[in-house]
Amino acid sequence: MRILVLGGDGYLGWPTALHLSEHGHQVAVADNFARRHYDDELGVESLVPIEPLRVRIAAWKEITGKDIGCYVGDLCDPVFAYRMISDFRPDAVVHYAEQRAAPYSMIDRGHAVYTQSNNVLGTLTLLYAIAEIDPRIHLVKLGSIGVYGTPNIDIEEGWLDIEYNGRRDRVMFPKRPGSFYHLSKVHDAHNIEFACRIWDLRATDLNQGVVYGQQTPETARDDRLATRFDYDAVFGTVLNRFVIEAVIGHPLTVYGTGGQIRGLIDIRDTVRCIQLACENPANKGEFRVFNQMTESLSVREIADTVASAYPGEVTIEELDNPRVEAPEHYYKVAHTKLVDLGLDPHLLSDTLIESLFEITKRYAHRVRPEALRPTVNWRSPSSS
Ligand code: NAD
Ligand code: USQ
Repeated sequence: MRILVLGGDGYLGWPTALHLSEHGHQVAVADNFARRHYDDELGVESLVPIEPLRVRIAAWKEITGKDIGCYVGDLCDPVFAYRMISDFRPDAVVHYAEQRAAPYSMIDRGHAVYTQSNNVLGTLTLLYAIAEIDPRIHLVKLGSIGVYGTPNIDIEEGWLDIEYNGRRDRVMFPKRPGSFYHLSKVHDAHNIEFACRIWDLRATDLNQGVVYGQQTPETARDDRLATRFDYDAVFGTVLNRFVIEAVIGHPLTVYGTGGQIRGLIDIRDTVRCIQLACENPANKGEFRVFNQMTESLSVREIADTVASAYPGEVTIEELDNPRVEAPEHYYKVAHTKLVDLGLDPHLLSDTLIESLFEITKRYAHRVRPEALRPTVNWRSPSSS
């Protein structure tokens, strides 16, 4: 298949492009390097050094003989988006190209507005490009398991069958997320569902949990193929942060008492899920939702898992939670559809954490400990 990976310079987009290329697909990536600019803005960088996109692509060609196409531009720019889709003519578009950090979206008004305009308008522009150029293109869109929040009922895969006042219907599962970033995914989902309904587009919305890990079999082949590994309090995600904190002897930064439960997924399963979604497309007119996670753990359980796996001494610190989220709650999420398609999950009990310790030790000298402390507070709206 011809597969276009939007956000192909990012943490997940780059390993996905390599995985799809390795499995025989014709791949192109697109990016505007916004993610590299956020690092400049925040004064942080990936723990593992990453090469410029064109160096990465050249290294993949040198190592495997396989080509990856490259488009540099902003998805919100319709001239760029239409030209790219018309030029590459994909069978599937994997859409990762959004601002993805909840804390970044909560810094202040400007960052909230940027996040929602970049994410919602980029996706809307893409929907129009697909509808006008070739509505057969399958959109594989990255959403977030956090869109559902933590309801006191079981979370289904996107849709809910309800009976009310004696009548039945099937509705999109109610959403109550915890940041302006997560809300951008809610708005995207409604726009995509509507476009499938009126234009007969085909789309898969992948509500993914928090990703952990840094290597896939493809990125591990050469240092030039490495993907990013974020640890700062804005872009670093919980398990990756706890691993780095353990290695440098920093207390693990549990927000609140750590009773909040989240869905998790290993980066190796992320790339496999995308492959499965692309190779088994949604039907014409279908808006399909998969919950892309493999296990649920509380933040306290994640901290305990990292602490017991690490051979040295680890302390766990409970910080005042800078976010507004339920400290204890019910959490049960359906996530069988990707397994039905062939996903064989890697679970946290496998050996991944040890390999993450090794990667971290190699680059520990690059950690700036002050970047580990959370500074963005959900309770303080501000304009600057
Ligand atoms: P990332 O920030 O590393 O990658 C996103 C890429 O998209 C970046 O390279 C960025 O430069 C690019 N981009 C952003 N806006 C763009 C635009 N307007 N035009 C072109 N390129 C643009 O993020 P990631 O961790 O790889 O996440 C990828 C996707 O997966 C995001 O949509 C995110 O919401 C979703 N997701 C991530 C996780 C996770 O734990 N990392 C979990 C669930 C869902
Ligand atoms: N947390 C801590 N300590 C830390 C960091 C985080 O206790 O040092 C807690 C947070 O309070 C939260 C949980 O860990 O309860 C997860 O936080 P996170 O920063 O790892 O992840 P989150 O903000 O939810 O966002 C990440 C990705 C985002 C993706 C989302 C999937 O950045 O792109 O959409 O995971 S989810 O939230 O599962 O929908």
